[in-house]
Amino acid sequence: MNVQSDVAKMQRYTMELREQFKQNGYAIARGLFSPAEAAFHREHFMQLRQADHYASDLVNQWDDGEQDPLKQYPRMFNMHHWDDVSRRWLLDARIRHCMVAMLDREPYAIQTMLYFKPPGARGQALHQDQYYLRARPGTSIAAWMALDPTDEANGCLQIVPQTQDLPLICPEPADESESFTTIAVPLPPGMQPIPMRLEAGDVLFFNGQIIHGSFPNTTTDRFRRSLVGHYIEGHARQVAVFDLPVLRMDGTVVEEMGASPDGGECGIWIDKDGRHLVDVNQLYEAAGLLETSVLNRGER
Ligand SMILES: O=C(O)CCC(=O)C(=O)O
Repeated sequence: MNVQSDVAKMQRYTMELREQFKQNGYAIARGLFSPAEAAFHREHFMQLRQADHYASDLVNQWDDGEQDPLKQYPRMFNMHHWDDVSRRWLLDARIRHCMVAMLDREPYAIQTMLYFKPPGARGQALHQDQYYLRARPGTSIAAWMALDPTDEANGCLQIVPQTQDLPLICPEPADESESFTTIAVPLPPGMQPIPMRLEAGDVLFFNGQIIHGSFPNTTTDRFRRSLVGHYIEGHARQVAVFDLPVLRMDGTVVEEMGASPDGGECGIWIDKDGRHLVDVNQLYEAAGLLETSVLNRGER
């Protein structure tokens, strides 16, 4: 093994990631986890899903369609509170290493989620994570790991370029035939999301302001599973109350973290000399977990 060339390769990989992130507010760490690690996590969460329902499962309370595939595969939430595999992944040294390079500071870990997105499942309408997570000061950052190859057909994540520095945009009602969440960030004419095509084990990092979401899984035979960690920058002093406790990447609890106030300011798109700008003049009520509700049958 040539240690020097391995170190040089790793440095180049990290530098490229950092440049992508600084420029675009998102960056793809290709192959950060191996296909075998992705397969391990896939199996692990499928077993957990098939074994039981959990009190923190999140299902859409407006879903009354008996055929909805998400009923059988609801999104898991904050598994790291009770599952060691999830906790180890959330605090993984590779994720920390990438984030320190991109943020120039330590991240704190706040949340885990597992999207199963089986064939036929709806997606999640365009949104900004900071609307929910309310990190103050600063914003959040997501590490979104593909557990299956993702593309347009199975409802890959979609990102709207050049939205990483926007304030929060006031959301509108989502099309619930396409989205299991009920709010959507509107886009001005000409702005559109681009698909993030990933292989299993790739990790997509994106900041909490960036507008993103996903469309339905239109395949009949391919899941689009993903494991997501949400983090905040280490200078944050407040976060949404449901994200407490906040963890350092060594697993210790950040005691000095407070709960951020509900809601805040959001803006609407305006056209200024042909440029799309955001006029921040509205107030929103925090949606938080109102978007989803705890599964109400046989829960523990
Ligand atoms: O995976 C998806 O479809 C949506 C994920 C997402 O929006 C997020 O993790 O913030």
